Amino acid sequence: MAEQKERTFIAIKPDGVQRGIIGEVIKRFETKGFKLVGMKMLHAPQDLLEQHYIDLKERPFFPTLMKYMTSGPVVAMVWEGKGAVKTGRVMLGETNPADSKPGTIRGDFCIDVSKNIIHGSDSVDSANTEISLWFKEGDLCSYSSCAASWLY
Ligand code: IDP
Ligand code: MG
Repeated sequence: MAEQKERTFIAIKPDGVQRGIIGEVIKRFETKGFKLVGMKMLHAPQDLLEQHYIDLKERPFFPTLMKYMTSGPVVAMVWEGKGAVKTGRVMLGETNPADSKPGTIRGDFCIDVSKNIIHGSDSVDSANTEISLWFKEGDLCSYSSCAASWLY
C-alpha cells in the first residue's frame, strides 16, 4: 500500500464563513498544490469544540472562544500533501492577525485574535487527532485510483 501522505485539518471558522471567505481559502490551498480529501459544513456542537480546544480549557478566553465557534456553521476540511501541516500554518499566518504578514490568510482577511477566521493543525500529531475527531475514516477520499501520478 502506498505511504499515507501528510494531512492537515483546516477549518474555516464562523466569521470566515459569514464573510464569504470559503472560496478564497480553498483556492489558496488548491493552487498551492494540496489535495482536498475531505470537506463538510456543520454547526459544530459544543462537546466537539471542547475536545478540539482541550489544551485551551483553562485559558481565560475559553468561554468566548466557545461562543465564537458555535456562533454559526464552520467548514471543516482535510488537505493532503508534502509538508501540509507546516506549510498550512505558514499560509494561515500567526494566531494574532496583527502579527500576520500580508499574503497570509489571517494577514489579508482579519484584524482581531478573537475573530481570526481559520484554524490549522499545529503539528502532525495534532492533525491526526483533529482529523479523527471531525471525520470518520470512510469520509475521506483517496486519489490512489487516479491514473496519473500526482505532482505533489
Ligand atoms: P492557533 O489557532 O493559531 O493554533 P491557539 O493558540 O491554538 O492558536 O488558539 C486557538 C484559538 O483561540 C485562536 O485561533 C483564536 O481563535 C483563539 N485565541 C487564542 N488566543 C486568544 C486570545 O488571546 N484572545 C481571544 N481568543 C484567542
Ligand atoms: Mg492551535
